[in-house]
Amino acid sequence: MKTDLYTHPDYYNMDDLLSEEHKLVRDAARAWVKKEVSPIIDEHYEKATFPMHILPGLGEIGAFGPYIPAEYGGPGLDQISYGLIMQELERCDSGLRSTASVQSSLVMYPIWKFGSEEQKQKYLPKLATGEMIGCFGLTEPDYGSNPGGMISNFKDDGDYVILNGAKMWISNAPFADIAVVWAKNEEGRIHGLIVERGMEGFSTPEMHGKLSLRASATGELIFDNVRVPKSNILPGKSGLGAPLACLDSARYGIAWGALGAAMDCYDQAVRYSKERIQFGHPIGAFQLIQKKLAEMLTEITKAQLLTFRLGQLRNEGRATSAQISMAKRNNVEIALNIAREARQIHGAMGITNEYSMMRHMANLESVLTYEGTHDIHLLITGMDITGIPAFTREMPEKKKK
Ligand code: TGC
Ligand code: FAD
Repeated sequence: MKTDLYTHPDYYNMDDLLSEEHKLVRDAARAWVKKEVSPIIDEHYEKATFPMHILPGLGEIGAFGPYIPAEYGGPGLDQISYGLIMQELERCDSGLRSTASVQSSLVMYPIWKFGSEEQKQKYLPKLATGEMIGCFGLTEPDYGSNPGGMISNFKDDGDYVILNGAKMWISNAPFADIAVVWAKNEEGRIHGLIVERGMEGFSTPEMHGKLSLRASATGELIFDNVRVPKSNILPGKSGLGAPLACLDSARYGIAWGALGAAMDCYDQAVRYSKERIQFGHPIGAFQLIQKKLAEMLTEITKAQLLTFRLGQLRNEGRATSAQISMAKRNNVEIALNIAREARQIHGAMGITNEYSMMRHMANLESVLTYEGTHDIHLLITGMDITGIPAFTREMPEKKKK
């Protein structure tokens, strides 16, 4: 069995900026990941299964709703602790972080922020321990980057609403107990509804054939005249801004997570470059290998500073959506580049499951696309700079012959 030798790069003494609590939370998450997940992750990745037995452990390290207050069963940690946990999880595998991101930011966050007191009491404590698992349905087959166009809808039926439609690409869907679903009412206004497994007409078929994020279960959500009690509608916020606010929290976690994947690839590349001998020398003695390592560490260090500062702004409630977009976009991009360079340093060994770079690389292709594609985040930055949204454009009229 492989031993997980990971130690994190800290070129600018970032640890000095962390509190004792931050370090305790991070180190506990790292120790748990090394013991419980690192030894089994490759097997699950190859079989395309999620290791269900680790769900209670994720709850114990505080990965489910790290910032949810104790009165609702959460650990009540700050945003930097939340980020550090996501960093440790994705350092092992993006699918592991995905499961925790969805549960925390896309299921617990909307219930905590927009739910009724009854909804909070009913769902949050069980979600915090992993006894209950949730998923988040925004994307539809014809509406990915443009969720405002969604077709899923519900109609009034006394104490119930009747929900119809379909969601696609939904993480955790195949085994989720509840789904936070975004659908339009009869006036076309978007609302969040909590749909429970077992409600008649609700099914969650698994999607197969993914070559990325294989250790995470992805599925569809199908609603065929599902009767949902009105008490399951999130009362606190409606409109597209409600799901987008949840995405802010999840994208923030991804910024930390992707950095974790980058740090894992770098750590392995440094170790290998000192061990692997070619032409009578460790390959780390060659300038071209040193260039790769130096550039990786420079990008990681810049991303660590960016991400930590974003965490401070989140703690103060001052981080803007556009700032979060910049960090998500930057960190996923550098992680993908670093995974690729680290793979090259390992030569042929780099394509095997002896090392994690290829798995990270394949995973990061999903991370580059979900929670807003790389280009959508660029356009969000562009809009923030200019004040002009460039997401839509009038199609030119066809030229008359
Ligand atoms: P737009 O007109 O700009 O905005 C509509 C309303 O929303 C408000 N708003 C936000 N509110 C909170 N947080 C944000 N980040 C917000 N961004 C916008 C905005 O002020 C407006 O409010 P109001 O009151 O004026 O109505 O909307 P648009 O339709 O033009 O779209 C803008 C765009 C393209 C940026 C947005 O649609 C977008 O971000 N698209 C990407 C979709 C996306 O990220 N989907 C992710 C699905 S979930 C997922 O991928 C989970 S992966 C899970 C895992 O980790 O495994
Ligand atoms: P499209 O929107 O069709 O985009 C295709 C291409 O066109 C992209 O390159 C995009 O950048 C580009 N493009 C689109 N619009 C513009 C524009 N205006 N200007 C320039 N370029 C543009 N969704 C959920 O709701 N819940 C989940 O739990 C979830 N989990 C996921 C898990 C995985 C593994 C994956 C891969 C996806 C998941 N998603 C989930 C869906 C994800 O959020 C969408 O895939 C993503 O938002 C992009 O939508 P799309 O795939 O339909 O691509």
